[in-house]
Amino acid sequence: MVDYLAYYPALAEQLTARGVDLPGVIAALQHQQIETPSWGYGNSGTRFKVFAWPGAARDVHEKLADAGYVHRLTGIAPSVALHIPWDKVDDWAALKQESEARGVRIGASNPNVFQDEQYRLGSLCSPSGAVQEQAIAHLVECCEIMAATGSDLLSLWFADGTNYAGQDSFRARKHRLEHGLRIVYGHLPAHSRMLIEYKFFEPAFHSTDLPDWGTAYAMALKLGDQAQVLVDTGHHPQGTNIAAIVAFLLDEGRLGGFHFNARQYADDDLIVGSTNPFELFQIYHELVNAGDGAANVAYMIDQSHNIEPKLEAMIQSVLNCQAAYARALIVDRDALREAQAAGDVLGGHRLLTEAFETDVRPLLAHVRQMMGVPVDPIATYRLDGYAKQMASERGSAISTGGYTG
Ligand code: RM4
Ligand code: MN
Ligand code: MN
Repeated sequence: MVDYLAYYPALAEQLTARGVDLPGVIAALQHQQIETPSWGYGNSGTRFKVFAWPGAARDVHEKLADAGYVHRLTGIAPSVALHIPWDKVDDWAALKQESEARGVRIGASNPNVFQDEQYRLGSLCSPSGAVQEQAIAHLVECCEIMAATGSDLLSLWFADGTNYAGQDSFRARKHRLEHGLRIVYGHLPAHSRMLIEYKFFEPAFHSTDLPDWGTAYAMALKLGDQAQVLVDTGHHPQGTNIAAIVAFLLDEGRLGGFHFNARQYADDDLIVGSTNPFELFQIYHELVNAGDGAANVAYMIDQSHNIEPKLEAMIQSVLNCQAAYARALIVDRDALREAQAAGDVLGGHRLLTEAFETDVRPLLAHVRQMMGVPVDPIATYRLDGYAKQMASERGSAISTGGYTG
């Protein structure tokens, strides 16, 4: 194992010489937060096969324990998103207490209006009035769960769409969506927000009712200030510049949050930053540029692991977000502004790559030491026996509820 701490003095000297406000960068890194998803701890897979992982969490209690473990190792993952009904319990107040005892708080509530039989033709956009009502009732129930768990985010993703030309009316579906969202919006607990997620295709293959950020943004504008857009980094067509979308939404005050993951082809839900580190860096660069304008952005991971160890994958994702943020924090923004004003195309570009190519590992080791968490969380994970212990306690059975591919 490389002793990155030993390299910190040299890096600190270099960054200070470059004009970086090192104490400011360190303070920002100590305040970074990434929410992990309960469903990332359970077994999941593809439509071809779900490979059971030894020790994968089988219920919400084990998911909270795992989320608490990831937070203990990283220090920057203090909350966990729930998926309802996968994580449904009878006593939400007790679950809230349990999560606090595990060292994490309950974050976003993610309703599920895509797995029940009645949703074959959609949920809020279904042509059936009865199905629309059922979907609305579930979303309203999730607003109540938010109040009981202290969650302040209702994170909405709809599988709604059509598979064949002529199957349904696009405009009628749009009206149904707007109607349903308005009702749900009226049930949001005070001081909470509705995040509207978009995805360009899948499971629908002809049209999707919320296919892109513009559609989600238009809906948010109609609903009011408590509605914002959620950007899932795996939900765009190839070649989309996500950082530019992020900049636009931040500037309009409508960026609610992220679902971070990486993708090569479609909605692959791979480890954050594993295929796209420069893209992730550019996203964080826009967030740093926005200053206080990014204060309320919710940073969440949305992954499903098929062949890799769940916990190690989650820790790696959190750490990759941390590295991307660190690199974005050390961009020389004064010089960048000058280069941009002067029309210095490659000068501006080089200022970004300069930060991106900086090896921030010694800085992160230093920050982790200051925060009292392991300097190398992955090494600690591999040594400390938690995963082994869970494997022997929990076994390798595929759990029933939850995301099974
Ligand atoms: C979707 C979307 C949602 C997630 C579901 C399971 O593709 O990313 O956020 O909750 O998958
Ligand atoms: Mn998502
Ligand atoms: Mn997705």
